[in-house]
Amino acid sequence: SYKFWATQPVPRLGDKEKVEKEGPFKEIDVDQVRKEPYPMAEGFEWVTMDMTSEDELKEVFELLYGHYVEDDEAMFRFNYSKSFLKWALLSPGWQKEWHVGVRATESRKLVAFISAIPFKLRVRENVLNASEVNFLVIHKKLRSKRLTPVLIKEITRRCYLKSVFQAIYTAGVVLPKPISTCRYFHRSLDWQKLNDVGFSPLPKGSKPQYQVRKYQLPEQTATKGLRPMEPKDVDAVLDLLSRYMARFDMAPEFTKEEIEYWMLHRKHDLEEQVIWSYVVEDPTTHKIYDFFSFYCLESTVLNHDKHNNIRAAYLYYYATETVFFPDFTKNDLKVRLNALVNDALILAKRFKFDVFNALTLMDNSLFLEQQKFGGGDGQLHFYLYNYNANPIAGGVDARNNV
Ligand code: YNC
Ligand code: MG
Repeated sequence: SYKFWATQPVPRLGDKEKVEKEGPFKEIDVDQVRKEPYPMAEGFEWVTMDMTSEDELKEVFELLYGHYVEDDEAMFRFNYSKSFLKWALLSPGWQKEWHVGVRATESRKLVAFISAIPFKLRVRENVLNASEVNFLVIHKKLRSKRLTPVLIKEITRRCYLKSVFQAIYTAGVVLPKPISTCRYFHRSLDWQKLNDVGFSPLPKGSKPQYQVRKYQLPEQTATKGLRPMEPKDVDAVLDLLSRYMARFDMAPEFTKEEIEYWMLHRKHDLEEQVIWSYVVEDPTTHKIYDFFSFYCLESTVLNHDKHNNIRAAYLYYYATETVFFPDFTKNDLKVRLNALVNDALILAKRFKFDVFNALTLMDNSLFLEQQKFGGGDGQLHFYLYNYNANPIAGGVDARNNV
C-alpha cells in the first residue's frame, strides 16, 4: 500500500491517464525548505561521508559489500569496488552533502548510506536540472524499521537546498511508478564458470561442451579503425553521442567535462580500471564514426567453495554515425551495432570478464539475440521524483544501476 510513497510527489501505480503537460508535481521554494536534518532514530546520527578519504570510502565500500543488492535467491550480491564508488560518486559537480551516512552514535559504525550526484536529464523536450540517487543501503540488522523514508526525505532536503527539485533513480523493486521498465540480458563469456556458480543452467537437451562452443569468440576484433578512446577524442565523442542520444525520449545531457570524466579511464586516481571506451576512427579522414563503452561491476558469489566472484561487464553508452547517413535503414543500424557489440564482447573476454550484460534500452533490441544474449530474471525500473511524465516505451536511456 506504499504508506511512504503515497505521500511523495510521484505518480500513483494505478495512474493511466495521459499527462497533457509534463512537468514538476510541485514547485519548491528553497527558502521554505527545512534547514535542519530530519530527526534520526535514537542511538543513530547523520554523517556526511567524505568520499575523498580512503578510510571513509572503505567504510561505504564495506557496508555495500555486506549489505547491498542481492538476487532473489541470495546467490549473488553486487560488489562495487572502491574505484567504482569514486567514479560514480565524485563526478563533475558532486556535492559532499549528498553522500549521506548514518552512524551508530556509540560504536561509530556506519549502518546506512544514500547518495546523489548532479545529473542533467532530458525528458522529451525538457531538460531537468536533476540528481541521480543511488547506493541506498541499510545494514541487514536494521531492516524493516522504516529508516528508508527518513533517508529519502533527508537526501531530498539536501537536493532541494541546492535548488535541485527532480531526481532519477532505478530499482529492482516496483514502486509508484516506473517511467520505464527494462529487462537485463546476459551474454556468457565464460559459460563453464557461470554454470559452476549457478548463474547459467545447462539447457535441457544440451551438453556443457555445446554451450562452451556456442559462446566461443574470435581472439581479434574485426572492425577496421577500432581503438581505445583517448583524451583527444572527447570532442568527437561528445558530438556523436549527443546527436545519437537525441533520438531517445529520455537521456542525459553531457558536457565535455562529463564525457571526459565518465568515459576515460584515469590511471592516476583509480586503482582498478572501471571503464573501457573505444572509438572507430576512419583511417583517411580521421573522423570518429562509432563509439562504445562498458564498465566493470563484480558480484560476490555467496556460499560457493570454488568461486568468490563474477566479473561482469555492463554495456554503457554507445553511438554510431550510421543513423545519420543519407538513406540509412534500420537494417544498416542493426548490422553496424552487431559488429560493434561483437567486438565489445571480444574485448571483454580479453579483459577476463565472465559475462557481458545489457538492458533492453537504447537500440539494444537490434543485437541482443544475434549476439547470444539471454534474458535474465532481473528487471530494472526507472523512476523520476517530482516530475509527472508519460511512460517511456521500449526502454529508456539513463545510466542504469550505477
Ligand atoms: C527502494 N529500493 O516501499 P512504502 S536502489 C525506494 N527504493 O515504503 P524500510 C524503497 N524505496 O512502501 P528496509 C526501496 N526499497 O511504505 C524499499 N523501499 O511506501 C520503500 N536492501 O522502508 C518501501 N538498495 O526502511 C517502503 O525498508 C519503505 O529496511 C520501507 O530498507 C530498504 O539505491 C532498503 O536494495 C532497500 O538495503 C534500504 O532493503 C534495504 O527493507 C536494503 O522499513 C539492499 O521503503 C540494498 C538495496 C536499493 C538499491 C537505489 C535507488 C534508491 C532510490 C530512493 C528514492 C530516491 C527518491 C529521490 C530523492 C531525491 C529527490 C530530489 C530532488
Ligand atoms: Mg529500516
